[in-house]
Amino acid sequence: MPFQNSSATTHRPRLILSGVMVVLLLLVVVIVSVAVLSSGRKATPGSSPAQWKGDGTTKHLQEIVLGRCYNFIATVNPELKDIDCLQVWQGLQNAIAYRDPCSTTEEDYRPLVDLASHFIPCNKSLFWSKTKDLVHRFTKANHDFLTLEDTLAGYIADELSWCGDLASPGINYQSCPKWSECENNPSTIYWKMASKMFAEAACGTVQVMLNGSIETGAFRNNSFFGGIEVPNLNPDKITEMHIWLIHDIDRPQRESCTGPSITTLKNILTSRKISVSCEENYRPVQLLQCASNPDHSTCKLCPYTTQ
Ligand code: ENP
Repeated sequence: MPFQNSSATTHRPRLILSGVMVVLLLLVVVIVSVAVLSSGRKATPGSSPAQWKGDGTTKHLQEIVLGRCYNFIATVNPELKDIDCLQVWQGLQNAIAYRDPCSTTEEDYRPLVDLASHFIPCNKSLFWSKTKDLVHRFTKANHDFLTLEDTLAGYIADELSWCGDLASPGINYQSCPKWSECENNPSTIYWKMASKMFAEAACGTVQVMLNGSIETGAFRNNSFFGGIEVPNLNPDKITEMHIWLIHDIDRPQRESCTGPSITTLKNILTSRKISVSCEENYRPVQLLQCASNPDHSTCKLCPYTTQ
């Protein structure tokens, strides 16, 4: 019995230690499981994709980007015929695949943007805000001007949606984060970077097409134009900005060239030593509006006739 007694006293601490370790292990397992389940968006490989409020990645993204890239270098700007479109696609893919779509950085896109950036002739850069459809109809008709979407970086990505996912296949085709959900999402970072690059490249006289029918003002500090492009214009290279203030033909005119938001823009540019001019309803653009609304009173050849 003394033998039995001595064995019991040496095993008891070990038993207690093992019990504590099992309890600790169980606690760790429970905490990890709760963390994974409650995060909801941190999918593990093989699980279903995270759910967001925005549109998912455009189907056939690879084919579309490759097709647009080859079309651009073959027919839109043949001077860029040596750009490797496969590398352009791989640059986009590497920036997003198997990555958290809320942690995109400018560095992720650096190889792609370096590949896709190209020369933009002076006096041609045309910025815009709330005039997307009209400005692109205009640059299609008038090749004296180029918007971001007429450059390779803008052309390949325009109107597309894309984002990665931690789970296989690494791309989320179901949903992508809206910028209101997380600002560092793949599209927002891409467009910020492309807009910055476009503004930095601008030289000579530049133009911007703004919408004078917007209730909150034609110029907004927090838009891509106001927040990214204006601050990245280089006053050493830019002599003047022409503002074309266009009113939607079927909506009221809310702001003129002396209105409050246009005055804010003029002050920002002047303080940066960039001259500025403003013209309402720039005729070549208004004629395009009239092509779609020929019977509108603004479009009559002689506005004072009753017919
Ligand atoms: P907008 O206001 O007409 O917006 C153009 C597009 O950018 C819209 O699809 C808009 O989405 C989106 N957008 C606007 N602000 C943000 C934003 N802030 N964000 C993510 N997306 C945003 O004109 P902008 O903003 O001035 O952009 C046009 C200029 O930028 C052009 O000069 C061109 O060169 C460059 P939504 O939902 O508002 O319709 C923070 C994160 O692209």
